Amino acid sequence: MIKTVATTPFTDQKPGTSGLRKKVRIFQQPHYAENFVQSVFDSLEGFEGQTLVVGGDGRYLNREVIQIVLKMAAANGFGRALVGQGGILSTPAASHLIRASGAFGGLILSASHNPGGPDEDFGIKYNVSNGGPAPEKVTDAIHARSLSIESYHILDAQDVDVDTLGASRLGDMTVEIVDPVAGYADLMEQLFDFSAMRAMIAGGFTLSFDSMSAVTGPYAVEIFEKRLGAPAGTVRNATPLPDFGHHHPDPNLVHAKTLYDQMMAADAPDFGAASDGDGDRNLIIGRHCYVTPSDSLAVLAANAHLAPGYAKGLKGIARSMPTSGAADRVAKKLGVPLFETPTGWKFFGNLLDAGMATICGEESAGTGSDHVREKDGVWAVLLWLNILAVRRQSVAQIMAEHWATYGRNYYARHDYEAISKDRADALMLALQDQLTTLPGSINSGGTIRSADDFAYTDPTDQSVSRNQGIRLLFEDGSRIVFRLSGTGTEGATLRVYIERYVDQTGKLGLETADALQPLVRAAQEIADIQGFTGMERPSVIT
Ligand code: VG1
Ligand code: CO
Repeated sequence: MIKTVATTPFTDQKPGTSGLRKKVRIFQQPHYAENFVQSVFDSLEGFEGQTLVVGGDGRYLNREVIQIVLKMAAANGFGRALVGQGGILSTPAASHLIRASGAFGGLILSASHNPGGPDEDFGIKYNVSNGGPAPEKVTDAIHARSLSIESYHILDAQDVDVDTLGASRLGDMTVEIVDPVAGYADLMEQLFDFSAMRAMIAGGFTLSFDSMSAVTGPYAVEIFEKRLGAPAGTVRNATPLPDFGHHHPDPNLVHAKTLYDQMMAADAPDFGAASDGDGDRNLIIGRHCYVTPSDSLAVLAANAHLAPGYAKGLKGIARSMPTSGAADRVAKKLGVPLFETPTGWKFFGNLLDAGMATICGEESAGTGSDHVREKDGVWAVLLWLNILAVRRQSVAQIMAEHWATYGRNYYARHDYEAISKDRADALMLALQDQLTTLPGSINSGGTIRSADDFAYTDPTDQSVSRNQGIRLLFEDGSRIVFRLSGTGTEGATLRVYIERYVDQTGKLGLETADALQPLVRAAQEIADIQGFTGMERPSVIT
């Protein structure tokens, strides 16, 4: 029986960089999740009888919200729901499933790299039929609807058993519980040379993968251990846990420190990697050699043709604006276009659909390609392994050769977390006020050539996105970018992105912190970070 339940709007359901993310206790308020899901459905047209993909990263509240979504999808007229067994679907696997099944769209339940558990974060993100995150015009419509919603529709029915494979009925809708891993792993076998990688591993190449007790565990065990023959135990923290074992599932040098320490030790394996809560990020560390995500994007783009799926070459490369310019130099050499988009994967979808870009990446450890419409952690690891199997060099050798060819973009991101929102907004406003006076001025980082607030015009539909971050460009090509995070759930986080380019003839072997020090000081002074936030140093440096 379909129930129509009266409700009143919540005023805080505006999706951020990647879906709606809130504390679990916010989602636990009566009607909260239901309001958002109905706002999504009300913003869509033509899904009657169509397929909806549903799954999440296994975090706390995943199972409860899946039941709500299924009962509401049935009540709203979807014809079929595809659900990952156990409620599990990594974000890239969900994207693939949407595409492979011809689904109308999908709801991905995750707060990605944010911590999980009763006192931590939960999230819901809607993806459209190309498998990618809903573009801004859809998320804006969802938000607008959430502010005027008066009721939602839900089926009064028993919970669906999401642990047993197979089909069942929920009202007039079919629910199919599917293997979350197999189809995705098969896709990887089409893109990469599994026999070359198997031979490399059988020949003694060692690797270590940290799933951080998040969603990639089942994928990584199947692919690295079963299909590629790496020894059992290669994948650590391989069981998805509702609270990620109390860890923060963000694969950076702070939260993946165990892996980092292992990779810097005397007996380090050849290759180390980690992924995040929902499986779309990747951290790459070679033996005694950390690879920044921006450099990783550049190396993958420069060498992608070595993998069968990309043997024909790239149509173009896209990176988010704060990501370093390392990929730009690769694009130039390859003679393909380079697109600079705002932060967040939703801006890559149109370029991928239009065949204008093949590989995309972000400085936040996200890399992906046109095989799906999300960033993809396991994919990035496999492309690295495929390249290593062909080139038969260490990660450190590959990096050294890359910098000797293209020069090096020293790069770091400084995050100032848990600032009050008012202070963060005031800091950004003060920066806005300096945009006209900064060009031509000299500071410890050099002379500023130009300063602007980044705006993006999508080349496929001419839609414009403004206020995407303050950019300071220096005469020597160095760059400082300031923006506020759109994925946090408490206060504000200021991200400061710092980059300095040294060409092939310059010093390529500096410590990143030393190379960037004068620019870091300039950033702190120009934005008066300490004055606005009271913080002398960032909370996290990646
Ligand atoms: C961050 C990253 C951004 C990424 C987004 C989602 O956004 O900077 O590059 O796309 O997280 O990643 P923000 O607005 O906090 O800077 V995930 O893996 O959390 O979906
Ligand atoms: Co993620």
